Amino acid sequence: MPNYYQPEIECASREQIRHWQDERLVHTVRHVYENVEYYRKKMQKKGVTPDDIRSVDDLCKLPFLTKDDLRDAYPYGLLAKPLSDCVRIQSTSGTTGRRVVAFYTQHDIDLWDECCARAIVAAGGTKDDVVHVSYGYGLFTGGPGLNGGSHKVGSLTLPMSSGNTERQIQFMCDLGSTILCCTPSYAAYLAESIIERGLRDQIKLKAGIFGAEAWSEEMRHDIEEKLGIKAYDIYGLTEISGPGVSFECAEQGGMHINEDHFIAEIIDPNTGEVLPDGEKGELVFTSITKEAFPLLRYRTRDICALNRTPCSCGRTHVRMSKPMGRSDDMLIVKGVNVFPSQIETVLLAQGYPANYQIIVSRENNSDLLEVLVEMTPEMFSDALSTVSAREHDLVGALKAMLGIYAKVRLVAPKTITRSEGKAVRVIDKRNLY
Ligand code: DLL
Repeated sequence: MPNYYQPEIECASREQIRHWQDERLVHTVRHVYENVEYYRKKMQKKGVTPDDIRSVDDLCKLPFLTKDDLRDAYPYGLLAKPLSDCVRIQSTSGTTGRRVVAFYTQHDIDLWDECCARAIVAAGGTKDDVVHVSYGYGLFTGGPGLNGGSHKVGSLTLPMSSGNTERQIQFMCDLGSTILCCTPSYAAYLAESIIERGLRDQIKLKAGIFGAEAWSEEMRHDIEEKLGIKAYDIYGLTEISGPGVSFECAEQGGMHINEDHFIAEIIDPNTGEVLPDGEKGELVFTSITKEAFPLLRYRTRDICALNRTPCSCGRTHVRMSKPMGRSDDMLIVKGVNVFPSQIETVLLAQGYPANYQIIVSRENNSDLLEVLVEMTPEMFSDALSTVSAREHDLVGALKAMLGIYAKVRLVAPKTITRSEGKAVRVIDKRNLY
């Protein structure tokens, strides 16, 4: 029996959804045009005014918005409400220069929580469940989003945050957690740790809601089998609110996008041309109910496809495939957004040549980031102890830039293979997509 949190919305007719989208888009465009100078200028540059936008059919007239716009406008440039109406910020995991800050009014938080509540109920959650939230709390949206959703459902919420595996497992056993929310890699690690401790019989988990990073069907089966649960995918991004932009139902055949709040388009990442349903391209979102930080045609850089065929769960909202890659070079390592250019910046600042390689692998279900860096001939002639000290310094500098540990290996000059075309800077051995 399918479970819905808001059946009248989740199973609304396509006509009704289209009606909401038309009405809300017109309102949002006017709202940003009147309140955000950055948008007004961008629209004026493209020769569009709010009067040109009468329905979703006119969406393609609006300019795209990218992460660079968000950085240009940092911190308040895209704020569409007075700061005194905002009650929260969240931020992406990037570092200083790359940070994106999103603002929320109480109304924005309520709607975001509802989106997460839909995901929890779709995974079988009710007020009788114990929802164990092991996503990070703080600036990251994972913890706060699923926490808010669980409150809306009325479940007992365990705000565990990430880490401290021992304590996670203890609470899981003692309090009878039934739904686990965390990244899929942490779920896999928890599963192994539970089995290693012989506690598999003592846990009562029935479902997991896993997202924030790419994970394969093989990984899903592995986690499902080890924990004896059904594993549901959930997708979202800070800029558009956080988790719950889309979520999987029991059919596990793609994630339903909450179309009463977000309009999805798929574009060719090179030309910006809108592609027909079913074709693979870059996912673009327009948020149509947000007050403080509404984004029009935001390019997510996630590559995926949309599926509008009816889903047997009864939900009528379009489904997106799992992301199949990115149209930029961003890596997600241990849930943190990492750009190769950040690593390069650190290396150059420390006097290294721009010959380096970034290797990402997964060991024991945990991501490992390794940076191979060529030394200059002068550095190479230094004593071994000096080389070790240099490695140590680089680890510190990279940690300060990225926020996560990267293993550093200094290698002899000219040992990193030179490429004849584009340099192959990143080797991702994780087979994520
Ligand atoms: O990862 C929000 C989130 C938290 C989603 C908890 C799901 C669960 P950001 O840190 O801004 O936000 O990272 C957003 O993560 O553009 C995708 O590239 C990737 N991503 C998010 N969910 C998935 C998923 C959160 N289910 C970026 N599968 C997005 C694959 C995902 N990639």
